[in-house]
Amino acid sequence: MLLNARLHKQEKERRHLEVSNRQRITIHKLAFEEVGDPSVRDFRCFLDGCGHIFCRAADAEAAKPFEKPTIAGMPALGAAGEKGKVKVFGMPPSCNAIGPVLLAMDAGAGNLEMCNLMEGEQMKPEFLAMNPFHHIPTIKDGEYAIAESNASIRYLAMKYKPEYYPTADPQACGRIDFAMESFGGDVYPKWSKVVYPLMGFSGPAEDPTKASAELTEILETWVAHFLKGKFVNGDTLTIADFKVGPFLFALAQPGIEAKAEFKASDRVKKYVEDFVAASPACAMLSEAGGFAVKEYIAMKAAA
Ligand SMILES: N[C@@H](CCC(=O)N[C@@H](CS)C(=O)NCC(=O)O)C(=O)O
Repeated sequence: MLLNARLHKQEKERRHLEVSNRQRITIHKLAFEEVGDPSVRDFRCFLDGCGHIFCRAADAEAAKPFEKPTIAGMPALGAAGEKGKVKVFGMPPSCNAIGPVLLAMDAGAGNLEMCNLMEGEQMKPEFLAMNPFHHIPTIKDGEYAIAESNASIRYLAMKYKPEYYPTADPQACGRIDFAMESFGGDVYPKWSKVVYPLMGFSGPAEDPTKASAELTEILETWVAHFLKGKFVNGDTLTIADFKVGPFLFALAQPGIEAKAEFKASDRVKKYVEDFVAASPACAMLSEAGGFAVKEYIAMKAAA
């Protein structure tokens, strides 16, 4: 792995590596823990949505460390809400992670606990003890820890905001689950090929024009089926909005149209506007000390 890592640095290019969990830990160790070897410490490791790891030489300037910003009307990010003790381990630019963070904030149940993937924090033993699959989001409520965005969102709602997932109405929950699961299974793989290359979380798509056309087609199908009201499945917020809202928010960013060849439809843009207006927590999609989805895409699009 060391040889591979050095090769990447010399070539100054990204390359995908299919690696086992053990190798991931090794590469993170090489990249971040070998004190006194700057050629290794200068690497950044990235993982894409499919769990592939790739490395590239660090940019000349080290990334600014994440600082928890304060958003008007919200508790400082990372601070517990009134009810809240839930820690949602994630990073603001991760659309998988930020949905549960927004829901925890909206419900006053808890807040973001930064888990910086660029620094390999998801590979630390204390994180792996919560989630051996080393993904964000991972949530911790007291001694109880679970992961996976959909599972986390359901748990948070059932415990802290039951009106967003009304378990007394199985048909409503079925529709919510259908929207969330089909987004994850059908839309997300196409979304990843358009958005992650720009964000720097995956290598370039083989054919960006095709990737964009495929996302447009599947998203049109999803939108036609689920966005019949103001929000997903109707006119009131549910957990499905916290699941898909961040992904659609990302697609509506000007940098995506300018640099990723994807144009969000007017319906998607209106949905994003309504979702952001519906919960003050959504401010975190726009402001998080340079790490918010909006800030991150704008920064990458300008690079
Ligand atoms: N199916 C998972 C996907 C989560 C995921 O892909 N997380 C990525 C960041 S967006 C991650 O944690 N990558 C780091 C790793 O796998 O080590 C979910 O919905 O929560």
